[in-house]
Amino acid sequence: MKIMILLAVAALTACGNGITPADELKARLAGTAAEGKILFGHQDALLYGHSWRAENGDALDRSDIRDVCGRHPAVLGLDLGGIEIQDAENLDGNPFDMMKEAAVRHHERGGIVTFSWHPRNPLTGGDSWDVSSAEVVASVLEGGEKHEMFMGWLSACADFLGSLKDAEGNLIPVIFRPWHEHTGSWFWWGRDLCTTEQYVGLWEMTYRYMALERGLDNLVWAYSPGAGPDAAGYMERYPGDDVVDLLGLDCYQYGEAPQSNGTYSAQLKETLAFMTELGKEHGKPIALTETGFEGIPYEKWWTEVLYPAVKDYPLSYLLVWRNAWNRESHFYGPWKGSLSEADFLDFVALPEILLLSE
Ligand code: BMA
Repeated sequence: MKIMILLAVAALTACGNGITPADELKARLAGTAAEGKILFGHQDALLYGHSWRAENGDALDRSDIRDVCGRHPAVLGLDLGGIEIQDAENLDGNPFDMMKEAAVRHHERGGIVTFSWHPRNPLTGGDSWDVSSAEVVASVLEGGEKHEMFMGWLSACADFLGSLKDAEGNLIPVIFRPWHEHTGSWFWWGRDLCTTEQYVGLWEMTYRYMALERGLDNLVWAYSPGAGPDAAGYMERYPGDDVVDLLGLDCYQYGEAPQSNGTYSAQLKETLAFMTELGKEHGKPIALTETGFEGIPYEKWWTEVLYPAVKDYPLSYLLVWRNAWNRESHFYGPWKGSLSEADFLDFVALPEILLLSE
């Protein structure tokens, strides 16, 4: 008996030692979904909102969501675009040092941080949306003319992600969501711009470098196709269970309201239904990694459109896109005085929807 207890303690200790920050976050995401809860997220929430912007030195305790309901979103989305060329600010004007501070504070307040990445086009010098050449992915893979330069880009990105540490000096776990919406063809890594083999090669090279060579054990790797494809299309360029931790989806509502409500919700339900099955099959949590309706022109969008479309699926989180501080109608979350504010309060009062406690 004594030996068995000793063995059990040894096994637990060994296991305890092997648990990475990423493992903890993965378990939290899976646990949230298993409890039937959905963490609510907002892109750039602590950096700015509709018509305001945080300044250097601020406590980063304001968000449009908190202005509206008194609590911050549970998930903070941030974008790394610009880190590859070591810019001081990302593509939307957020200083990287402020983003780092926001990420750490959000983590310390009990929240989850997710990073997307809209890097520049390594071949043409344009941005992520420059699809003028179908040679870009090929050029960064091993043997390609931009390979070495691109490895420098990955290195700069890894430096930043590896600098996200709490007060004790421990790496904070974050969701890393590179090469997203690749089922469409609006980014240089999109479907018509490379072959399946090249896309998977790009993913594997990124994973190998960051997770294995650089040893970043704080990254939860999210795969997030855009909406549109069926299950086969969704999985067409899936890089594999060993290099993906979370199955995501980017799905937006476009058009007039209320006419487009049904199209959006049907597409969402159809996709989340097969993602639920894929999640079970592959043992991965699922998430709605980007969503929203620009300008939220429908007063009851939260409770009448979004919630009914997601409530039957085990989403670990959903994230709405940013509320630009300098563009009147480029917002996807509510702000004080916006049309859907009251409905958002009803939405977050639902027991399934999780925010931070303050
Ligand atoms: C898009 C828009 C752009 C922004 C980009 C990356 O959807 O919000 O203004 O630059 O995301 O954040």
